[in-house]
Amino acid sequence: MKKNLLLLFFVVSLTGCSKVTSPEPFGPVPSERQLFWHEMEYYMFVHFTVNTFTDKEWGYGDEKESVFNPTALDCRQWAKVAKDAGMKGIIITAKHHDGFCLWPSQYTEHSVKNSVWKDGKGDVLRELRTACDEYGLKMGVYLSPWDRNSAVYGTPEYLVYYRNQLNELLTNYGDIFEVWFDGANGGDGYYGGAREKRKIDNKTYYDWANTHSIVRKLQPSAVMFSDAGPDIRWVGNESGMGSLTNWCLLKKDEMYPGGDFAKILGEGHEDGNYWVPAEVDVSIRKGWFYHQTQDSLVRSPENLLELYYQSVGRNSNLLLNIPPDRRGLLHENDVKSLLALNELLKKEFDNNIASGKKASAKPVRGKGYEASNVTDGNPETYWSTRDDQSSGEVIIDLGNETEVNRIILQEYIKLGQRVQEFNVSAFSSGEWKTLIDGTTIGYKVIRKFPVVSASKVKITISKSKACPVIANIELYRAPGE
Ligand code: FUL
Repeated sequence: MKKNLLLLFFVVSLTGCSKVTSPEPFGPVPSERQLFWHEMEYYMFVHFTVNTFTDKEWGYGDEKESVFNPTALDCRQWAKVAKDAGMKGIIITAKHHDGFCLWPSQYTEHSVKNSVWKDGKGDVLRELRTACDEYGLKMGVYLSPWDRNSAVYGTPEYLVYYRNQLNELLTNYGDIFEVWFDGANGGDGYYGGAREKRKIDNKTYYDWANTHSIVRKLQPSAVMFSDAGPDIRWVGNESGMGSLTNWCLLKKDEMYPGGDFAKILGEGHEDGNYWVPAEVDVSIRKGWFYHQTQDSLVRSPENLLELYYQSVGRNSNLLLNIPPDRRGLLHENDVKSLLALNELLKKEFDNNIASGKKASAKPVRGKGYEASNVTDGNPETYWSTRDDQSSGEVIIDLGNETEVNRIILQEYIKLGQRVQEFNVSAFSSGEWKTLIDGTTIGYKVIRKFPVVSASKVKITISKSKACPVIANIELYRAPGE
């Protein structure tokens, strides 16, 4: 009997009692749709409308429908290029500020249906949907709230019009992954012939809450972008510059699209009460729309690689604009740069030196939360400490001295964004050398440092809002110094 009791005690202490519980979420956490969006990382923006044919950036709204006349429009070319470039989706300007609709909206005459393209029978959105499906890409829509064509812009009636159009886009074109609400409003426009300046109050006019609920109802998986979310925020500049310190958190209730928040949007709010991560939107050319004069001014692959580090490498997604030309095709120069970027990216991240390497950590929460989780390639496992510990370190043992110059770090964001300060050091020629001092991590951080021959790499989390939860660490030796 005594023996049996002893045995029972032994079994219980080995199993039940040693069970380590997982950390509780800390602060705001991403929704399912936001988690999915984080994993998209890199996708294409397509600016295309009458401006392509009038050589403008902002159409006044009085452009004749007949000016829209691409001679060889082929959305399959856009999709093939996006796919070959490693992008995961395409967001198109279904309607830009000029009010011209790339689909035959039943609520306006100002659309492709009155253009000469395909005798008015064409529908760019439909063609893009088919092309995205063929190439396995997600599709998103930009529907400019500012409409310089509409006679009713500035009145409550315009909201009915705007929402009707949103309804069409979100009902007739399959699954939409992102809806892009721009914040621009320059005031003057054609407005059905009035040719005047119309001022609206950005804070109140659009009644965003009711527009948002249409998107939630019709496309529950779609994220909504604007200066202030609700799901994804603008990064605060159009030069492709994500912020080194970048919280996925935002006090969005204090903000609205078109407000003066550019400075805040880069870093977000460390104490924000909503999960609203940043998206970096930037063009491969100077303009958002195609202009022949910019054919020689396309960003080089090396420049695009820098954009990638400044966006995806800084806990943001990269929405890279490639404007179709007057044929309705992505221009050869743009395609060349974009595909060359993909080749560069493949070389940058060719071989993850940390993969499967032995890792140790101090402290460790317990069984199931060991350091080996950061090198196992499984995004669902992570290293963590006890709840009362908010710092710690992981050492990845590379065995022999090995050259490295890039690191990728990822938090397990399902439990919130926590890390406030970290540093990376290398054990090289018998001593520890600091490679990087950093602040936030979030979904993903990619950092460069000069080539070092390291036998071990140490990642120290020196300050965290709660126990660190690190899901992934990768190391690379990218070409060059
Ligand atoms: C801005 C717009 O005014 C530009 O034309 C462009 O569409 C850019 C992405 O957003 O606010």
